[in-house]
Amino acid sequence: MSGPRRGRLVTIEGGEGAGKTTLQGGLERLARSGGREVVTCREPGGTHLGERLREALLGHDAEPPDRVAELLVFTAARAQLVSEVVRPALDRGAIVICDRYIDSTIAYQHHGRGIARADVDAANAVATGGLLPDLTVLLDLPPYEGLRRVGRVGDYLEREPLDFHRRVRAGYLAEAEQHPARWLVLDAVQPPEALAEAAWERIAALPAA
Ligand code: T5A
Repeated sequence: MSGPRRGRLVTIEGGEGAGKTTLQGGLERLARSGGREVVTCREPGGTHLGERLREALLGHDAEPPDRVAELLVFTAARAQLVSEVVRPALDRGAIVICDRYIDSTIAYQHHGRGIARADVDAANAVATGGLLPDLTVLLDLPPYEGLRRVGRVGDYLEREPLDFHRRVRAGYLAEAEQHPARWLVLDAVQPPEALAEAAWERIAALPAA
């Protein structure tokens, strides 16, 4: 279960090419200028095991996996990241900014793939020990625009039909609507600087640890 912590966990979510990595960089600069320890990470990845799992799943020669295997690989990488990186950083009082987290699994594996919500929630809970973000920033963008930004023939997920990406987007928006206290939804067509400032305003307003 989630215990008391001194730091803050901020996650960034959205579809392909929505600008998550760019926003993470902007937030990192803003947080560091305020003198806080900042730890950034990405999913899947962020640990030796996680990066190997990422390569196995999303490497260019990787075949689309069974959907349950896909769920379990994403959450296995998450378990390693939480225990090795995220919890220790939160215990030190750092701001952890993670590019994708539990809500990617809810959006892609539940809303996108159709895996039962209870199974996705169970896998997320086991992987994280119930550790929820303090704030989740959703970069909302029409899928065709995000895929155009990415501009590459990418991994098997990027090659999913547009309908899949539309379900992912709708799923994210539904999650955000249900839990407005944890979510900040930003229109990702805005310039990167405006997005970073809007997200930073919410992070700075999080209750003190
Ligand atoms: N996945 C992941 C699951 O299915 N379940 C899970 O549980 C998890 C954790 C990860 C894949 O795995 C899936 C989801 C994904 O399909 P990934 O390679 O990490 O794959 O892919 P993305 O997370 O989509 O990362 P990308 O790098 O493709 O996109 P970003 O990070 O959203 O976008 P970014 O910042 O790299 O920007 C893309 C381009 O747009 C420009 C940038 O300069 C860049 O060229 N850009 C902007 N242009 C205009 N305006 C802005 N505001 C812009 N911001 C960035």
